[in-house]
Amino acid sequence: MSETPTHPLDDPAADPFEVARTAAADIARATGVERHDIALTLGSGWAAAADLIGETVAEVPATEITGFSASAVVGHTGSIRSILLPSGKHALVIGARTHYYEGHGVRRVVHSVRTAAAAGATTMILTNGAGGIKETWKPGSPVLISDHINLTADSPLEGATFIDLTDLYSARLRELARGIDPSLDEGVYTQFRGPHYETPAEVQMAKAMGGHIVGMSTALEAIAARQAGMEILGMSLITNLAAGIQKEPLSHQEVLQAGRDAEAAISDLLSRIVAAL
Ligand code: 8IG
Repeated sequence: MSETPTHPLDDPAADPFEVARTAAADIARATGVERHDIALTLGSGWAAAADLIGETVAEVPATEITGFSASAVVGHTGSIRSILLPSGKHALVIGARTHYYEGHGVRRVVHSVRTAAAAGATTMILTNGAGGIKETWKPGSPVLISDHINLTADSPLEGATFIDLTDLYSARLRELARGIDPSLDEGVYTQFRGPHYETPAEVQMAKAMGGHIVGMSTALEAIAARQAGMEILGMSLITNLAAGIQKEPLSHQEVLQAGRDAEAAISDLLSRIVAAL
């Protein structure tokens, strides 16, 4: 006798897109909003944007939505919000991210993105807290993601699903963001598995490969968003310079503090970007 899977995406026979459609129906029922136009995943330091972009219509604990799990990371809120934007569009704010390093598999990592697409979203804004490789970046600076290097050796795509990733991070949306803040720099996001931070040698490897940002989340999510046909904006809050670039050792507490210090400014920036979409 086989055991009953405790999570709908842990059953290898489950269709992850069907699970996402079920989750989208849960969201429509729980929020009373049938379709969402834009989705945002708010990572470390970005959570306050949810209060600025519009009027919260409903907030639901992520655990009440099919396929979502409680966040494993302190500083991640674990809720899903429906927000009415001044434009009349509906935004879905995902405050619950499943990281690859949690070890639940890539289907669970990208479930929120697939759910957002199933809920109708055609724009996906992915934000995160990350380490910076460019020495000129100061902790607390937001940067645009221009491209990525996926060092997880994994993919949300299953089988012979060949998908083009040219201009994965929309040039149009990056231009739009720079119209709001011309000082925004951009860089290549390098996703490591984590949860350990990199060694200084790994940071030098990432730099030699063309990376500028090191993180543990966004690349896999962006691939799933592209598969779903969404237009993607990626932004990182540089909470720390990457290991060896900064002289001091990295501490999660300092990362969280840098996020808190920058939160008001970057949330204001993000809300102005959303208003311009
Ligand atoms: I916040 O320096 C944050 N997340 N991989 N490296 C990686 N992820 C991060 C870092 C960092 N800082």
